Amino acid sequence: MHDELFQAMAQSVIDGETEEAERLAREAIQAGIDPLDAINKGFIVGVDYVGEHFSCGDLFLPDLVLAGEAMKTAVAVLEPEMARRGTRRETLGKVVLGTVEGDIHDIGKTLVGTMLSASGFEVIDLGVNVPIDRLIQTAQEVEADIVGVSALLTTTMVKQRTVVEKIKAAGLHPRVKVMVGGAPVTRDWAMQIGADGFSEDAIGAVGVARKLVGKE
Ligand code: HCB
Repeated sequence: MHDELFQAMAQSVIDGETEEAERLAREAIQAGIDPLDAINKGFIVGVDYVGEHFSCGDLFLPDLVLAGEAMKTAVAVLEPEMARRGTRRETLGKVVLGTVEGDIHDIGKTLVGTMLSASGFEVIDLGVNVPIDRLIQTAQEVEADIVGVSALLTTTMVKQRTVVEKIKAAGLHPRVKVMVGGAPVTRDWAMQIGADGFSEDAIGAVGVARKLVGKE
């Protein structure tokens, strides 16, 4: 069901057709499709394709930029619907979220933030290219339960280790937990750097966050 629509979504990202991606996102909402399905079965398939073909040299930076724009536009249309569908009850905890310094990828991090807040977490999203000390200072100031750190580059994922080390050095751990994610990040990596949690997608991140605050 909806396979053709999902395919068209992926294609709109591959072609970098922002207006088409936006139109398809609206069509999905009108058709009653779960916005997360639209993202996971449609638009992400497109960015994954572009990412793979970029790494083997078949596609180039402008393709990556256009795909990113199309994906972002679609997600922006779908986000309010995701938030609307989330059933807010009690506040489950505070999460300080950011993409590490040197890294400007924000699509996945923003999705994680949307899903966390739709599930009842208070999210303080510091954006992209966030200096590690700012992440830690904010966690301290707002008395965060979790710091969620996103990294999409093999060159920036090492900063996740620094976050864990600095949180420990500041005496915040284990009260403040660290959850990591991003395309190159694996469970093994998370364990290796001593992170408390890892998820490969936004839904999983909600489950991990609930576990970390003891509210499964
Ligand atoms: Co970018 N890029 N990029 N890029 N990019 C990647 C990441 C590559 C893998 C593409 C490739 O070569 N195959 C590659 C990295 C290679 C590597 O290091 N191993 C790469 C590169 C090389 C680069 C540049 C260096 C290119 C250049 O300039 N030569 C440059 C870096 C700029 C910088 O950051 N300093 C660059 C730039 C860009 C943009 C700006 C053109 C654009 C980003 C737009 C934006 O974010 N506003 C872009 C894009 C779009 C991508 C790809 C195609 C898609 C990323 C994405 O949005 N995925 C990506 C290839 C890919 O990942 N398939 C490619 C979809 C989201 C939903 O997935 O993994 O981000 P996600 O998030 C998931 C998940 O990981 C988890 O939940 C999310 C939701 O499901 N999660 C968390 C994420 N964070 C979490 C935190 C938690 O606590 C818990 C879970």
